[in-house]
Amino acid sequence: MKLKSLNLTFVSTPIGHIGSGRGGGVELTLISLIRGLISLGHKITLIAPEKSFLPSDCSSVEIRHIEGCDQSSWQHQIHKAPIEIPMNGVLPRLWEDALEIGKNSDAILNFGYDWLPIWVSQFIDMRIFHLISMGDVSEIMKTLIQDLSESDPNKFAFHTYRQAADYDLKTKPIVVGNGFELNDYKFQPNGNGPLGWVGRVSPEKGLEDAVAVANSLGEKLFVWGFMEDVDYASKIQASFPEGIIEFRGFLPTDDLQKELGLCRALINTPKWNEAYGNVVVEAMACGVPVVAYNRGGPGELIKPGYNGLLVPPDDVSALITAVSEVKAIKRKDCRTWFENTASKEVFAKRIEDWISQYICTKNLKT
Ligand code: HBI
Repeated sequence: MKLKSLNLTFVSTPIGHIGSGRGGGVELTLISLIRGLISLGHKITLIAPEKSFLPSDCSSVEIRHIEGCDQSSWQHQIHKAPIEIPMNGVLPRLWEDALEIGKNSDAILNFGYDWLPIWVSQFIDMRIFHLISMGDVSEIMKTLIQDLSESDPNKFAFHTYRQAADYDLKTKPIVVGNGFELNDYKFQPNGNGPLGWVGRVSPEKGLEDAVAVANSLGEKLFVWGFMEDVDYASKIQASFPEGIIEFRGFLPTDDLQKELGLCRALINTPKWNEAYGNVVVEAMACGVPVVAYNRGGPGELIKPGYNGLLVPPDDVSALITAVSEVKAIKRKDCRTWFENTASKEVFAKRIEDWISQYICTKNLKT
């Protein structure tokens, strides 16, 4: 049955505007989904913090810019932190607008990992879906997601099974993976380049371990990503010889993939239960195999010997050994895995199935 075109409202993360890089992987997910769902014929309205912008091929999307100050990031709070809503916070305003606009849409999709929208959705007779972007970083969020998914499991989707395993779910989780624009990434066959690392420069990403690998091999490590924690970065630089790290900054996707594609391997060192691992997939998209800790999403996405290698979490010497073995992996296989598993088309279809199944079953019941 061909699904009618849906009129969808997307509500972005309250952590920085889209295009700033501060929203981490959520920005990439949101833009891929917009592109994928537009190409499936759906209409999207985006509600996002002021200054947010989208790529030119998303010009059919109405962006509703909302003023206000960021929600503090869960990554910088202790596990038992209470919910804080800052004065003039953007989060309540995003949802004030969403509950108004959402009245005329078939569904609202929430990209923020925040208590307010998830909590309020249980009382609202609208189709509000939550794409959960992180593993267990907060006790109060974990409890809320577990409780509400017990009563309405189809409202929640996760990127990987490993991420979903952080939550004590009573039913099999809805896992939707992630999606990328195939044409944004160019396959590069040369496997003799440097070692690379990509990610927000922040303690949960474990950059220090990747630097230790490069240092033990007497090589430079190329680092791309948003410099979120300058003290953390300076401490790493101070604990290794001068020049071991070359920070390349947070680059737009086109520039990133050009440089990343030159690497012989990406080293991925998550210290937390990374929900998915966008950077792992972006590397594979360019033909770069990934050597990673067997932790979180990367541990699920990497097929050892095919698109990368997995080592026990936090085992730096095993990383060093794996880096010497990575040349056995065919770079073309990394690209093939990417095309078959993580294209924006495949991802958008999974999201369309998730939302439309709910809409169809609910209509049957009403
Ligand atoms: N913190 N409060 C809050 N809300 C978010 O949506 C959020 C966050 N921290 C990190 C983050 N989102 C994203 O960078 C990750 O979900 C990828």
